[in-house]
Amino acid sequence: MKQMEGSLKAEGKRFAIVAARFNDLIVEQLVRGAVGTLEKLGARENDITVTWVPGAFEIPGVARRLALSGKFDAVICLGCVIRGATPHFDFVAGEAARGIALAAREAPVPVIFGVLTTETIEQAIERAGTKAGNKGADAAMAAVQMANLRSLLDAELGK
Ligand code: INI
Repeated sequence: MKQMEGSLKAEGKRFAIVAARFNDLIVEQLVRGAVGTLEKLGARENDITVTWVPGAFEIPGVARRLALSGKFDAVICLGCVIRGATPHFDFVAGEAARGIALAAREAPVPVIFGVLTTETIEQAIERAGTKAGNKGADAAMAAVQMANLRSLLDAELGK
């Protein structure tokens, strides 16, 4: 039986992070977790580009552009939408998820969903480096694995 899985080696890979300023205190921690993990896995600081957008709603368009640019091996989307804080939670969270999924399907490189969607600010804090890990770090690991899986698939199936 043949099995394929991307490794957790980030040496020589280039990463774009799209981060939303809304709920900045949380998202800064997600970015910190993502960048720290990429570097721990071997990425060079110069190979990581962080692009800030106003809110999660703006993430997909920018992620798509970065993913189609040919300049990155993976794009990591980071944001935080809190239900308690907005009556249009469903629109913002839904559009962010839908748009990121669309970009991921369209682009040749992986586009990773690292947008927190929580009921409360406490839940967001838990997922941004306190009780429940750091979802930015998790997203970075997924990005590295998926970038390497893409290389394996290219070698196996052709580009
Ligand atoms: N953007 C977020 O990233 N998180 C939120 O919780 C949020 N709330 O609460 O509304 C939010 N809204 C802004 C939105 O993403 C856009 O930036 C704005 O609508 C302009 O298009």
